[in-house]
Amino acid sequence: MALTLYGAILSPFVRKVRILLAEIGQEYELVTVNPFGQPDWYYKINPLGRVPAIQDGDLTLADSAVIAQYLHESRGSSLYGTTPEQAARIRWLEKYADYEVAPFATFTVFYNRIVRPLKGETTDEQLVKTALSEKLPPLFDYLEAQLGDDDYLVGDQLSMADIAVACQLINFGHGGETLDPQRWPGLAGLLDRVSARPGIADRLTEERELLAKIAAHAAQKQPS
Ligand SMILES: N[C@@H](CCC(=O)N[C@@H](CS)C(=O)NCC(=O)O)C(=O)O
Repeated sequence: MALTLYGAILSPFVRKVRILLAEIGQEYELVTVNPFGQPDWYYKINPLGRVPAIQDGDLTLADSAVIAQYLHESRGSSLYGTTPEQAARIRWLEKYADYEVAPFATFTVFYNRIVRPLKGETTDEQLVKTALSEKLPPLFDYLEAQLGDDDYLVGDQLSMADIAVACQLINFGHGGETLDPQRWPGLAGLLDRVSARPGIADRLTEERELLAKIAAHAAQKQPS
């Protein structure tokens, strides 16, 4: 039975799952669920209302890391390394991206710059400024140090750690910010490397098209 993915394509957590699905060559149907106006039926799939969630036969699951682990275990992938030590480090860095970087890159920068204008709300540039000047730099420094001179965070090959980090950096970029390539050359390279993978590049084009539509729509909502 086909797999169904519920979510919105600009969510970094939905993107994580889409990238994994592309990497393992698993077909799926995407059902768009707006995380800021979920339909009632969606709460039966994810009681928290957040995206992403999946339906695989009788199984429904929420949370990108839980979904990624399930897909890795049920379909097989090379995205969690080759040893228990690598798998543990990958999960740590995935969690770091999802729970430490996301509050600032996605829920502050992206949310204020893209989602709030779309909802007709005023943005809080002070919050964005604090995220950019105080909160994100130490988080990026840590990831840069983890990367060292390597192309990938763990085990010299693409893993969920790279995907989770890149997904946050993509939302940071969607929010109008660019990672300073002088200060974080490794992370900037990682973002380019992940973004260029065949299963991802097309999705990013689709995302940028949606962003352009959102910008046009948000401009109409601004008082003239
Ligand atoms: N830890 C969750 C985070 C999911 C999440 O927060 N998604 C956001 C969209 S980017 C959402 O659904 N927000 C709506 C809400 O919290 O009600 C995951 O990895 O799936």
